[in-house]
Amino acid sequence: MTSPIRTERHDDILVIISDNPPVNALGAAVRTGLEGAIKQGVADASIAAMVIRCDGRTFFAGADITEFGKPPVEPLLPTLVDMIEASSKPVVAAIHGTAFGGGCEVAIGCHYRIAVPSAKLGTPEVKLGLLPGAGGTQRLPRLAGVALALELTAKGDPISAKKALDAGLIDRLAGEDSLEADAIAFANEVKTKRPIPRASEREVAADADAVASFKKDNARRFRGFEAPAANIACVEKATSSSFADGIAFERQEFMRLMMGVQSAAQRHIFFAERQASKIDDVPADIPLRPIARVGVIGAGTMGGGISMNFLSAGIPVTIVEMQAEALDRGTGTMRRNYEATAAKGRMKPEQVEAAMAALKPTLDFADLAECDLIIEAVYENMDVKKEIFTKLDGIAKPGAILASNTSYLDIDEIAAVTARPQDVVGMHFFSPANVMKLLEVVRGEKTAGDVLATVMALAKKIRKVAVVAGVTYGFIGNRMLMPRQVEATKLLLEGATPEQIDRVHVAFGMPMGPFQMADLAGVDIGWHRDPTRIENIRDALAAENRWGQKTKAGFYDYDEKRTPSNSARVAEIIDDFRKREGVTPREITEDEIVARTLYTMVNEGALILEEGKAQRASDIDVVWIYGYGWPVYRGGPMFWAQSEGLAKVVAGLEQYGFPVARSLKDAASSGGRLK
Ligand code: 3H9
Repeated sequence: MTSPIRTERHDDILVIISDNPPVNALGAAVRTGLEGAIKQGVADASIAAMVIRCDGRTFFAGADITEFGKPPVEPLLPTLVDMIEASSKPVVAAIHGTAFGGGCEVAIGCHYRIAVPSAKLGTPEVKLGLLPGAGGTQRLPRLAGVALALELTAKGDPISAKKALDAGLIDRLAGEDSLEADAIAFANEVKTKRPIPRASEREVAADADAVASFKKDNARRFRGFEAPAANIACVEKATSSSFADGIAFERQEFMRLMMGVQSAAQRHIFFAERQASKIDDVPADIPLRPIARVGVIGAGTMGGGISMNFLSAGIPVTIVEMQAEALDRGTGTMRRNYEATAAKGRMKPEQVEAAMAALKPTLDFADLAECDLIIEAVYENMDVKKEIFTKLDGIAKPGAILASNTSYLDIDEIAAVTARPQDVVGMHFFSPANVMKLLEVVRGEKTAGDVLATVMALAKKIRKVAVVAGVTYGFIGNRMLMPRQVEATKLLLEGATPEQIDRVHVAFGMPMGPFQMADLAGVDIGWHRDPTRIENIRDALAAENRWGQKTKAGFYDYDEKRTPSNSARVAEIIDDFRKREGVTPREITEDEIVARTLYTMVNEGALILEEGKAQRASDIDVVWIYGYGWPVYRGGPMFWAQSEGLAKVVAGLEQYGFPVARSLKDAASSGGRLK
């Protein structure tokens, strides 16, 4: 096999080049090649300095994650980085794209760094439940100080080349198109300079204040995660120990995290997210339909949020409403949202103006004729949707994609009113649509492959994580939410309190429990609006105007600042209901709450797979992580069930009398996996 590493001589400078698409991951062949090339450079008396650079779209984007969990192959990355640093001749890293993880560690193992202005540096290992384990936690603070090292390692967000320059992480910027030449010139400048600067030989002072405020500021973000604390501990170690001791500690912590379930879960999600974009029976190279302008029907909360996604990505939007007032209100809200983002410094004022200028508000439905994709975002009513799609069929240009943002309704029934069901697809955005990452792309029976592929590609462009779902009530996410809601409400009747159930869910890692979520979304959602018809606890609450946060009362009471407190009135309502139903409340255990509100979701997920409504179990995990805040360190419901033990999940379901999905039972008894 040919090596991904080659060398080129430029007089006495040896340029070492990696070509390992797609992201120059530091797999075994790359490491072996680099080791050989460095040895060659050191041994060759006619070489004075070396440059390491990469072909393709990026500098090394990290260790090769696909090697994790397999037997290690020499040379290991930490050894390689040490070897580069120990070189008796200066080594310059020439960086473009993303120098991430092990790639960043290779760069800071080099003696000098030069980067193009568009490059980014970062150590995102924490997002995989890990830490930079090739000396990163020890070299970063020595080069850039404790505060930035904490930001980089424990949060995992990248920084720009400019910021890296200001922080001393890189030495200079190259021209955007002249990286190699500039790096060779740099190497010529430093080739005789001695001593050679080595990060490991520097010292860094402890900064207890920086550590304390960093922990305090990020306590919420880190809740439940193991890796941030390990990253912080390693950075602190760099300030209190020798480099060798720090490295030993880093190694030990890295291995501990690597063996743990959280990292396994987070690595699973990394690949699951990328896998989700692939459609099993549609060729990856199918020609896509061009989308130059998007139409959105409805300027309400959903329609506005959906439009913002496209405008932010530079795609013009035509937004249609029935009434001028609703149109003005909708566009006004969009502008305010953008301005709020700009006020936080996350957008420039001119970007706000550019986005709003690309929006064409109109009351004339016929204006949609110019759009390549039209998304209907009106309220959930089949008749209304059918009427809109009938109208659209008469107006839209041939080949335009017609999408519905329905969260429950049958896409096939909607498509059937048109003469072009192959062009109809579901695009289920999650509220707030300009923020939430998930997009369920609903594939109708007749949806064409290129329509599906176009929408999946577009999703990436607007920075969504898209998952293909089949036509089924509630698609993947909301269908799985249903058994959870039903069981949570039944548990109240049987003796649990809303606080108890929510506490179990929050301790599990969810951002909120089912009743906190009901209060946020509105207890009155889906309510029949007849206060005399009280069939369940929700009806009783709704009848008393306890509609949730918006009426300052729901399953909880709320003060002016929307701070919740337990409600004596809700306890009474629940108690009345128990009496009415002749139920004597009993003690409900945490295990029962888990089995009835979480195992039931897994069971529903297994049914969805059996029915072919999701392509793969990992897609379901992606839906729950990005659409509902399932804790990423538990890897989504299907991964979690696997790590809980499928036999335990099946036993829990059977104990409480649920019919268990066949595939779940089979996988549990054969020791297999849900696929
Ligand atoms: C590490 O470095 C540990 C060390 O500290 C210690 C070791 C001892 N490995 O994201 P994309 C694949 S941990 C293997 O769609 P983009 C990816 O699966 C690592 N494969 O592209 C996909 O495959 P496919 C720390 C990888 O342009 C393809 O490349 N580094 C790796 O949107 C394209 O990826 C990270 O965590 C990898 N490291 O974004 C960085 N990375 O085509 C992880 C990607 O078959 N990577 N692939 O689906 C990223 O953040 C993004 O990939 C990147 C490019 C921003 C680089």
